[in-house]
Amino acid sequence: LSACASGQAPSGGSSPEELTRNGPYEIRSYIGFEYPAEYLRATIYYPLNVDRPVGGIAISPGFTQLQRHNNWWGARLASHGYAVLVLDTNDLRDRPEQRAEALFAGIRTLRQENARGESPLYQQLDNDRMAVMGHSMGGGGALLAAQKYGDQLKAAIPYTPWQPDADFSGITIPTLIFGGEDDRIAPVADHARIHFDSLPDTTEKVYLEVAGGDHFIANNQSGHLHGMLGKYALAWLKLHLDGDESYRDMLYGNMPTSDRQQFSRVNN
Ligand code: 9J3
Repeated sequence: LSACASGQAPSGGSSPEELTRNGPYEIRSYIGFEYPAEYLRATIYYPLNVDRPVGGIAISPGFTQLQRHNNWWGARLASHGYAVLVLDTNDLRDRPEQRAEALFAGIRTLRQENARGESPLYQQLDNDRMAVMGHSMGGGGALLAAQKYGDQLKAAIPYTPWQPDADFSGITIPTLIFGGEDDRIAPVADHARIHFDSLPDTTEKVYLEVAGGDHFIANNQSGHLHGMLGKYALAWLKLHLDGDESYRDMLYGNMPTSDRQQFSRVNN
């Protein structure tokens, strides 16, 4: 029985509609843990009173951008039961390769926080349930990290990624790519869609392109799209980080008409 066909949440799960908003958990955030050499600083968002352990996610901004351009994801994902590290790069102009290292260092930070007795995350995390996300050069970084550190990651969600001449045929972890049809900074025909096509067919992959969308569809400023993007990102995490098969239909089944008017989907 498909839990989503009726629009009802599976027991313990969230309905598609619930995934478009902040989730059931109250959240907190903190800073001031140990920052490694690979990134400048970060904020960790986490849920209260959640069934432990939870999965962890690291998020990188794009070229010249900061936490505040991306941190709606931290609050949104944490409210649905994830620990989320939103980072600032060492240099605003760091390349995707450096952002990949920053992202994986963020994953190491989450694991360290899970082991540090004074941390709010002490014994809250499943060290094996980790994902990377990022915008533009940070999305290129997420793809590079997925390729290089895939044995220690469970999923990747680059949004409007930027990485010229990319070949991601080495990625084996499930990868969801968001693109914007009218992105003039990282045109999908040279970036997001090419990245998607380079992923092996044996890798679980979905490409969602926002009709008329620009380079900033998934950043803080695009509040009108947060509901839909959050829903599909959360379904991806619930399926591939938490292993909850009840979300598969939301990703691969027929999309609701209202979503199809704003989004086109390609998948394998
Ligand atoms: O991270 C980004 O937004 C990449 C944009 C870009 O065109 O960088 C060129 C140097």
